[in-house]
Amino acid sequence: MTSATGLRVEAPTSDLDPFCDEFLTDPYPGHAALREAGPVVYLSRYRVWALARHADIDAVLKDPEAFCSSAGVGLTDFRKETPWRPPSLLLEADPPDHTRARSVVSRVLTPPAVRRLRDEFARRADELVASLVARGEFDAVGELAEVFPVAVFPDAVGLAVDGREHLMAYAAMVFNGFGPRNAHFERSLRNAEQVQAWIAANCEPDAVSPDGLGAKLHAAAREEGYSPAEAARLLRSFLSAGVDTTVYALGNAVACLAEHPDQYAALRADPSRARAAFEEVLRFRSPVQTFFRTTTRPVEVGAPDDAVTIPAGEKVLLFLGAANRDPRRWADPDQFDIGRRAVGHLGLGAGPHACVGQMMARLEGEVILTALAGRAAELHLAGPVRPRLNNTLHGLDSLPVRVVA
Ligand code: OVM
Repeated sequence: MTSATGLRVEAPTSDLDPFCDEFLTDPYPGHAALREAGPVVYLSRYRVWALARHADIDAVLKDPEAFCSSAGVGLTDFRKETPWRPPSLLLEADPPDHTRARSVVSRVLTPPAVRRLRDEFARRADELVASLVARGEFDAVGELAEVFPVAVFPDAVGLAVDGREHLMAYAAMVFNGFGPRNAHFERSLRNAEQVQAWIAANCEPDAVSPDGLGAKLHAAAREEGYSPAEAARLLRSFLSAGVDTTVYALGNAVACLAEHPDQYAALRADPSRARAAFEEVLRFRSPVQTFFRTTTRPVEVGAPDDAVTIPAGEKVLLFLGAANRDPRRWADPDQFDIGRRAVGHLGLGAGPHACVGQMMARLEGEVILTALAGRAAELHLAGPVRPRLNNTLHGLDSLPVRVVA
């Protein structure tokens, strides 16, 4: 392998397992080691190429021609193995197919459409937070982070009320499914048939209420020439990516604020900083930690003086959470600081596949943090914090907190 400057550069090899419990629990020491080892590290256990620097991951996300998504954005190479579910028309697609699907979804998740949800989301966030703050102690995951998105998002989509508990189970499968078939993936596949059947049934055009985003998506898809089955598959993306991601994000947000009292005080002093605080959470403790791409040709990664060539047809593992703490990009990256400009983080991706629901995610984060800052003078940890391990998502299973009204 020869770099642009004519130097022969080999990627270092590591036997690090980014899907073992130790790494999933605390990925940050592993991230630092990967970033420092070079622009690319070959992970021998999984035979994939790992990237952990901000500039390189940003460039890969913006180059779908060389780093494709249609071979899957998890460890499984769809060209060699059958995926565990039919591929997403949005996530697991490349231009021009992706461009077409994305335009349909974008027509539904427009800024005005999300703005119309604001008052209702804010009211329900304040109602939920008020009832929890009145109690003094509560579990910020089980009683807040896990309750709010599961209540407001399916209502906005227009999903049936019965069986919504399947949404969390399905998302656990989806996000574990981007990793290897380890104990986490296997655990989430228990009851898979029943869960997948509920998801499929509730993505059908006649299953969603006529005034919600689901019906709007079906209409936009039909207009674009998609079949009803394809439209249902597009709606499946909402149900896959719209709930668990925000559950993890809200849990991480409360955890960051409870662990950094000075930052909570700053938010309290000026609740209008809620949106910026949520953005810093996405950088500092990214709910979505990783995605893969697959090379379509031999391609160089890194700066000209240290570039490594990755061969064609290889899986490339992008550590978004590591990019978000890359000292080459951020001052004091390990400092949680709601006053910093966190924009440019890769917690919501970048390029053509950047999170299409990001305005809705930010709205949910903003209204919850605004409500909390408005109602709780103090926020403290009140018991053992338990991680919820997932091959892609980083967050908590339990976060006992004590608040002072
Ligand atoms: C999808 C999908 C599933 C999981 C995540 C995601 C973060 C999309 O089915 O399209 O985006």
